[in-house]
Amino acid sequence: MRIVVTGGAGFIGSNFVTATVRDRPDVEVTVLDALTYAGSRKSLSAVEDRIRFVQGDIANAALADQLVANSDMVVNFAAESHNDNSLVDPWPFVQTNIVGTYTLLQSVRRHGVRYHHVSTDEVYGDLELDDPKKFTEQTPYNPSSPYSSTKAASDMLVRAWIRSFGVQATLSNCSNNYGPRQHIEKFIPRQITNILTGVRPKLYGGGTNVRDWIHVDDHNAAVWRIIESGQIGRTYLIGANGELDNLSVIRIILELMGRDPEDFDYVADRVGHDLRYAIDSSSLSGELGWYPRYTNFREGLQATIDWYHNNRGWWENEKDAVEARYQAQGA
Ligand code: NAD
Ligand code: TDX
Repeated sequence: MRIVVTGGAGFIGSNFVTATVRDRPDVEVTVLDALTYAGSRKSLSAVEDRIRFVQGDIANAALADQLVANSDMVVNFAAESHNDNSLVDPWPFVQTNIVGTYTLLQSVRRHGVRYHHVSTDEVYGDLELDDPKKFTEQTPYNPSSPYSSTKAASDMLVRAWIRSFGVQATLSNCSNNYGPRQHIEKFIPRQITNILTGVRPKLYGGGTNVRDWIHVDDHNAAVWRIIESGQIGRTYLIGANGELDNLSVIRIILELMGRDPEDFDYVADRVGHDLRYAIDSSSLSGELGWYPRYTNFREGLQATIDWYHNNRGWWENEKDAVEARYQAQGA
């Protein structure tokens, strides 16, 4: 199988490419990535001699078309992915998440190539903290932020291209990922690298917001399961029953790193901050037999802390600039 992995130099994409090269010698991988601030060739260094890397934009129709024409499958991880950035400047989100997805869809349509769309549970909006409900494939879309609304729009394009043009596609909507090579602007790596550089961790608002954590390798194993056995036209929800409030997560990180669990700062809350995400992934488990392997969050988190500790060269140069941007926002 010849597969084009867009956004393959980002967090989830680079873990997907690394696992694919390791486990599936019959798969030929081409990465298409624009190398925005969030992408890095360093994230692919372990596999660079086993893949083809093309630097470029998914919204570049000629380039996308050329790569898609010579492939059997496109998995689209490319996106602008950070909510806080989308509140400062939404335009790159519209361009990459919507126009970029449109461009890929036109290419796979033209060449009859199979497509998998990687998306987020944030398209469903948020749940009340005390609501026993979780998101299912039937939950109505109700995105809150510029980021999640552009992801919702991209999902809608995929669904329309399936129905109107017979595009052979599947979609997945996953909860919050953690693991190695996540950009240090995101919650968990920001706090780990704060502690490693002597900065106090920063908690938005009261820290009661709940996220449903899943290890990135579990997400990617589910994506492969859907590629191989998913039903064309279907959406699958991916989650690992990992609900935790942010206050608990920050305290666990401090404790695992040998610090006082109260040694953090409360900072300004995110505008429009979604309260709670929770995924019901029973259809993925029931129909495709996928189950998460990382069921112990503290163990997965400890391995992630170790990764940031042992790979300072991957993130150190960017740390001051990321914190300066947050400081300007009061966060
Ligand atoms: P990331 O920001 O770490 O990586 C995104 C990658 O896409 C980067 O390598 C970047 O250079 C590349 N990219 C951005 N714009 C591009 C463009 N126009 N053309 C080509 N490449 C471009 O993001 P991530 O956390 O790895 O997320 C990957 C996907 O998974 C996204 O679609 C995101 O919405 C989705 N997702 C993420 C999470 C999460 O917790 N991180 C959860 C569910 C779904
Ligand atoms: O410093 C921080 N302090 C803090 O309390 C940061 C950066 C975040 N937070 C809070 C906000 C959220 O409630 O932590 C939670 C997680 O924040 P993010 O890591 O920014 O993730 P989130 O906004 O939940 O979105 C993530 O999961 C879904 C990914 O970034 C998205 O790409 C994905 O779609």
